[in-house]
Amino acid sequence: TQMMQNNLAPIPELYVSFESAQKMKHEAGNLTSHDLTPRQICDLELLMNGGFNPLKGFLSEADYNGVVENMRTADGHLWPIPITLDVTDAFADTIELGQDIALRDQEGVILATMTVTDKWVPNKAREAEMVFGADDSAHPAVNYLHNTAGNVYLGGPVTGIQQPVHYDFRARRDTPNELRAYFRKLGWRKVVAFQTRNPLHRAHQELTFRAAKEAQANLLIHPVVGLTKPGDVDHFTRVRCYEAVLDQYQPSTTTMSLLNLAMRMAGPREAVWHGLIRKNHGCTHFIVGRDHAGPGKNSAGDDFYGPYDAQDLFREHQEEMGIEMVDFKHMVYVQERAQYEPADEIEDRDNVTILNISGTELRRRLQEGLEIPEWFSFPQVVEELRRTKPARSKQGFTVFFTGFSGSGKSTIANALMVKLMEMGGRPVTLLDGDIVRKNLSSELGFSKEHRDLNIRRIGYVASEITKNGGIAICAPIAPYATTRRAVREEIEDFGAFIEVHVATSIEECERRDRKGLYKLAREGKIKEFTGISDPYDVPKDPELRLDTEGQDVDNCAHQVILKLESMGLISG
Ligand code: PPS
Repeated sequence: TQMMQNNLAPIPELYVSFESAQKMKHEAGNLTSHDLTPRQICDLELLMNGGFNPLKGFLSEADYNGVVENMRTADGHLWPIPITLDVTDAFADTIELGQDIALRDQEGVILATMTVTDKWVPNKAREAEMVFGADDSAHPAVNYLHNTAGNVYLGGPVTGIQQPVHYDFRARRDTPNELRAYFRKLGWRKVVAFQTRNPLHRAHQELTFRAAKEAQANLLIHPVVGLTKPGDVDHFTRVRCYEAVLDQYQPSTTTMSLLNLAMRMAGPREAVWHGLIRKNHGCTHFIVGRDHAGPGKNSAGDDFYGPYDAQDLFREHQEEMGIEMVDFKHMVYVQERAQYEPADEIEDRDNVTILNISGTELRRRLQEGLEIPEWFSFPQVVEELRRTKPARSKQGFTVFFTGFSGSGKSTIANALMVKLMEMGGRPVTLLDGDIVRKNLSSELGFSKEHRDLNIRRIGYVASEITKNGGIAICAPIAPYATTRRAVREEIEDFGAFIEVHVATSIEECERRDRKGLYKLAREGKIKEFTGISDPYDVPKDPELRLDTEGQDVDNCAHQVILKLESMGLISG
């Protein structure tokens, strides 16, 4: 396999000619339109430009079943990840088989048309089990499947009209055929690709150097800038970091290109998928390290996949894929030799000092503004990261109270607001349940749909406040755990999210009945009343749980302050 070389002939794209595209665009204006989600836009781009070759569109039902059950399309091509067009029931009801629909981006620009050949309700639990290894919503893609994706899948061939428009880092984006042409021009017959969703530190650099040497290949640094794991460093910052370290590499044998992929964090299956995508981009080798595309811990606190499962699955299929794996063990720093070495190849292990900073430890140091040593990363990279993520005591954050009506949320939230204003330093906004319902959500009632909409609006405002360095205090009932989680994810992109469960029991709330609402609810005069005739998901893992029975308001608010202090959000 040392002989493996690339075939750099162009691969098929799904685009029509420029002239046809103009005409189609005009005609497609009359078609039923589907507004693509951010993930679907990523998928569509790679379908159209050949990144997902040999797929010709969103999966049909037969292809989907094959991919889910045994990683193969109906005609036998290896394909590990379902590329599906999920839509709502309401939209699906308007679609007849055989119909053409227009696929639009979020501004309404028509990117493609699709002939709908298939329409079905997928078994999502099965998809989760087979593709992601468990039907456990702690997995980001399983959570997406159940709580974001529509109930119905549409399948059929896609005709590409134009690429999704990107205004950022335009010069750094390449289609598979553009990369192929580039490699052809430079005579790069062997190319090893490095996939990443993280900033590059010294360990990664060492790994890529070694991989290129081992494969005697040129190097493509191929970071994902589509969708990665919730909570990752945003791609703008990452690309600035990559650009900062690019001069560490030999320009005649290394290049970087950005890939607009929506990752699923599917571990082993994802590794195979990444390999196929890189093969399409003209690469001959692909680096798979420890815990490739790992999703983190499951709801029992264990890893979803073994650390080297991805390497095993890749190895099984690499011959058929036509791209060879360069596998690596975990790289660690050996102080005495001042270099990185694979954890399993360290000589004289008992007499050397092995240093390592985990991702969690790095985040902690950044959050607390602590030192990050030179052996770990490059000064320019650390500087970029610090600029984007100032120490926690300088970031915005959101305190999110949840609990029954009359549990004391508003009173404690008000006390907390005043205490934070007394301290000063950051602007504070209180988004109290009742106030929000008067202003932001005045037209909404208390159905599940309306409550979710209400909470999403609160979450949106809180995330903007957090992003801009302020403090948002929210105090709605927020009865649904999945909605609270969605808000958490939205906010954690910008700062801390502190969920505070005001755990006053329903009996106590009803006994107090400060607004007289429980009485009306019991009499059936208020319908869908939380705790009486409507559900409340008790938070399983809140940052803080307040027991208000036998404790005064000041004390409760003070507990929140202590929590904020312990998290490094406020400093003395
Ligand atoms: S939710 O579920 O988070 O959208 O609710 P929220 O926006 O916090 O609104 C709750 C306040 O509305 C009053 N109210 C009701 N609560 C629950 N169920 C029903 N059916 C209902 N109807 C009116 C109630 O006064 C809540 O105020 P708080 O401050 O929680 O006591």
